[in-house]
Amino acid sequence: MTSSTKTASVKQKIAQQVIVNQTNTYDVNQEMVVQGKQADNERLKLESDFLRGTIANDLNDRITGGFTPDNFQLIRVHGMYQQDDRDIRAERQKQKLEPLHNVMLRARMPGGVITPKQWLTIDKFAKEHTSYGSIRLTTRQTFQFHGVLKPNIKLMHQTLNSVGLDSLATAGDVNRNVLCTPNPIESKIHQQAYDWAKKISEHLLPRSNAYVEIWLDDDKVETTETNKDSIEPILGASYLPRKFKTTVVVPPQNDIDVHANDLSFVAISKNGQLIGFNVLVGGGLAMTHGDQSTYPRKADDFGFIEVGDTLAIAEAVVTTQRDWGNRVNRKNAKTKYTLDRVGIEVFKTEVEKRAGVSFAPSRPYEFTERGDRIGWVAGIDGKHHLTLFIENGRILDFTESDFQEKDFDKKDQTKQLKTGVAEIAKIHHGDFRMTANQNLIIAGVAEQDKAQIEKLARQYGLIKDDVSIQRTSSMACVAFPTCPLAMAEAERFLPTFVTKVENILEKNNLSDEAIILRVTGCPNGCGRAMLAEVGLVGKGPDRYNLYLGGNKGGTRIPKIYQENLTSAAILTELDSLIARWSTERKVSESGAKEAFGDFVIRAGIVSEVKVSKRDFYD
Ligand code: SRM
Ligand code: SF4
Repeated sequence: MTSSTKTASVKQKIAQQVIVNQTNTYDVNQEMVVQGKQADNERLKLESDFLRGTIANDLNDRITGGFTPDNFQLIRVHGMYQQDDRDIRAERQKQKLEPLHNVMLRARMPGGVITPKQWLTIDKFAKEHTSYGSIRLTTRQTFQFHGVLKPNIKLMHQTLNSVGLDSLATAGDVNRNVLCTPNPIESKIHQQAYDWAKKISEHLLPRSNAYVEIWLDDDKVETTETNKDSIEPILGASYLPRKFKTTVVVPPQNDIDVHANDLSFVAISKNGQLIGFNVLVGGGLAMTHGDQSTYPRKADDFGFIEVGDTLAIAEAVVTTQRDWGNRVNRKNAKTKYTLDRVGIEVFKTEVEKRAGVSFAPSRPYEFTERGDRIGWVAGIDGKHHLTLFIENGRILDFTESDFQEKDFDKKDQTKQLKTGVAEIAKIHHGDFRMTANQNLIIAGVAEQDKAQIEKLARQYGLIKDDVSIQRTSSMACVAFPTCPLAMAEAERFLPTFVTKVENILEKNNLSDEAIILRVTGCPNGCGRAMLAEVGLVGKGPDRYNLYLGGNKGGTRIPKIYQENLTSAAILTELDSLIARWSTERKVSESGAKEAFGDFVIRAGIVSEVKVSKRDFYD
């Protein structure tokens, strides 16, 4: 393959960016800029020559498996995190060995769509070149490889590129993978929403040539005095102050959890046609234990825009956050803090000015659901879509030792999930869609292929009839052993914990009901516990803060109920709370039963978080 064909796919995507505003440098109102010594990440981004740093040199340094500190940060914008297996860290230290450095890669996949050919390619790479042998579906509709050693990193990018995939801007201080309500071919609106998710993703991508130079051996584009100001017209030479997250969502589904995102476009339709979006700005879930300047925050509704204004608004929100976001303190750098600092109206007016668009009053919509529709659904085009429940998003052929060592639920022992999906990919004519609940949709199945696909899915443990609705309503982040920030177990803890919650529900004759339960190994909140009815947030080994009171639609942040509990103590609490819920909950005239998250607020067990910043710590 020549260098030019090798780099074509990523380059085409970058080239698809259309600059909506001819000039995107503004007279930045200095009153809105936080003054003080800038965080060190600002220096390294600025000095990086548009994301190059000395990554290429580090790659050739085989004495260490890791990257030097600046490149450790920079490779994130290329979609990778340096990690090591925490289960073996102490042992290696004892043997005076450096940690077994490797990288985790996160692919860019707007709306989570991947073709069977692409799937088979990543399946093969995971098997041959990752230490865990798994494909991990994430809470943001993409997949991660864990455990790729330095000598295989370039091969990994070239392999992805050979099938039109990349990992550009899936991490770091840029706009991340753009989410979109899955099952997009279920209706015309879903298809249009998905098209916008792709356009927004491409519009906001970094334009630097660094990715294709380093990983795909493209010729270097020199930075000169003449071109330096035009290399990154949207993101700028210092990129954004912090990560930035965007979604396109089709109500009443809120399966991508808008309130976890800096910017969301809520699809508004009329007579089956997408006519525009309500724009939500400033959501985010992360916090730091013991630091009340950090908090989860719901997004604010700025108003309605017509579809034609989508890219201009996306760009204006990003550039306003670029110029006004806090570059001094990274803990307060996300858009949610910028909004609270400068004021919602001030931020919104600036966005209108930059985009040359005025927000109209918001159009009505409602979010009622978040879970994926597990099983088959029929699409408007006569095709069928099968949503598979993938516990924790971990696509792996589970072995006996996984159960002994990692305390997985014993009944999962027959799961050969990875082989199963690969076998389906070999015969599937549609595509796959990853969901933001870490599940996988086999999309676009013709009537005559349904039976064969279902047979394979059952054969490999991808469909199990005894999976409870509680299990499919539960989610955890990765945490140990790969996440360097994990304080408590999450993914490895959840299956067994859910079994115990199932038992409590059964005892109360509630087996056909579910509570949205989410576990996250630290307060960064990757498992979105801060939008759960019951949220566990890791504090230390087998210690969690217990939050209660989110709602089904994902529009309410839960509140702390008790701190620093062991998992046994949490089960004791849930045992008594669920018993109360079963007997004291309200049933409406239409027969609708009060949800657990609503009950705990009405019963005064926790107070409602109405205004994030004010009520969350009250
Ligand atoms: Fe996350 C960092 C995993 C979704 C908030 N997240 C991390 C890192 C990369 C740890 C690190 O910085 O070294 C974790 C890697 C673990 C591993 O071994 O794979 C990690 N985050 C994940 C994933 C894989 C969780 C999962 O189980 O699926 C999700 C990948 C998403 C993706 O494909 O892009 C993931 N992370 C989220 C979400 C949920 C969401 O976006 O819907 C959040 C909360 C929403 C938000 O941003 O407010 C989230 N992750 C964070 C944060 C806190 C950011 C902040 O505002 O302070 C960090 C730490 C940081 O950035 O400093 C973090
Ligand atoms: Fe790691 Fe914390 Fe994110 Fe879990 S929530 S993946 S422990 S950073």
